[in-house]
Amino acid sequence: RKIKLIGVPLDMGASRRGVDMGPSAVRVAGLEARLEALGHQVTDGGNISVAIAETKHSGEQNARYLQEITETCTKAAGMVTKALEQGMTPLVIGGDHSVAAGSVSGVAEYYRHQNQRIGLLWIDAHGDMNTPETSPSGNVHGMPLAALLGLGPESLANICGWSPKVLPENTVLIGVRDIDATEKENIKRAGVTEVYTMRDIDERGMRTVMEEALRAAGRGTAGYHVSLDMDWIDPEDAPGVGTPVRGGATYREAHLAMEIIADHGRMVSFELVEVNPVIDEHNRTADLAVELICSAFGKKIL
Ligand code: DIR
Ligand code: MN
Ligand code: MN
Ligand code: MN
Repeated sequence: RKIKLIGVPLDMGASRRGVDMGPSAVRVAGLEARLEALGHQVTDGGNISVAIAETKHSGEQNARYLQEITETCTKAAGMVTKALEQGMTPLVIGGDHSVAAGSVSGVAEYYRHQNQRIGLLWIDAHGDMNTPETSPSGNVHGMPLAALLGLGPESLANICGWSPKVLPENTVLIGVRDIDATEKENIKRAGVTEVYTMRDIDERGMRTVMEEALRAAGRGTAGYHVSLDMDWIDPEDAPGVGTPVRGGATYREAHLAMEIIADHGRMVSFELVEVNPVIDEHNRTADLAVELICSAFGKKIL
């Protein structure tokens, strides 16, 4: 594939600082060289310019820095649409997960012009289905999926001037284990039924879960965007994330999921977020991030 790398050093959506250094950490872990070793052609588009939290007022406490985040997401959406127009596969590296409100919008916008819709795989310990009204934290990185499904916050939901960007039946949550009580209601209200918790993975296995997930995301769509929050993986293997939650995917489960995505062949864009080098151990979370990206882009053991 021709891959367009887009770095988004955004950390205003989270309360713990440091994920703005994620794109650097992932580049330092050798992303470009390791993808090129697989036969891909990588063009690094550099980082999107992002406001620095210290220079801004946070605005409303129920969705801090929403204005700055919306500006960044709008730029990210534009770059993603352009990459697809140039025949390239967007590879977005965050930054906190609020960037997904932009990147997924950019993909949806490109396919909308071809009268097609996209599916979305949301791979995360969290649901990211809060709105400013339901959020216990006011952190926008807990809201991007709600925005993409049209629940809000409004400025994020309306990037590219239309909403919703994905239908609930093509939206799949994988690996969740930490959902706020009010967020649960939002998942129901949005009509998302394809929710695979860690318990589902434990009981039914990653293979079965992924087969069902990919079927739902692919049904009637041009393909799907993969949004991978590194806190999906167990903190044992991915300690460098902003909001670690015990009981996540193992090292091999994570690779297997990516390998199944590669085999299925219908991924249209990929994004990896929430790598926090400040609390990492010798960049091993970024290193795992690069490994997983390689698996998703077709790396095989043999
Ligand atoms: C929590 C945590 N549900 C919130 N969300 C996180 O702040 O809305 N998402 N950490 O990745
Ligand atoms: Mn997330
Ligand atoms: Mn348009
Ligand atoms: Mn998360």
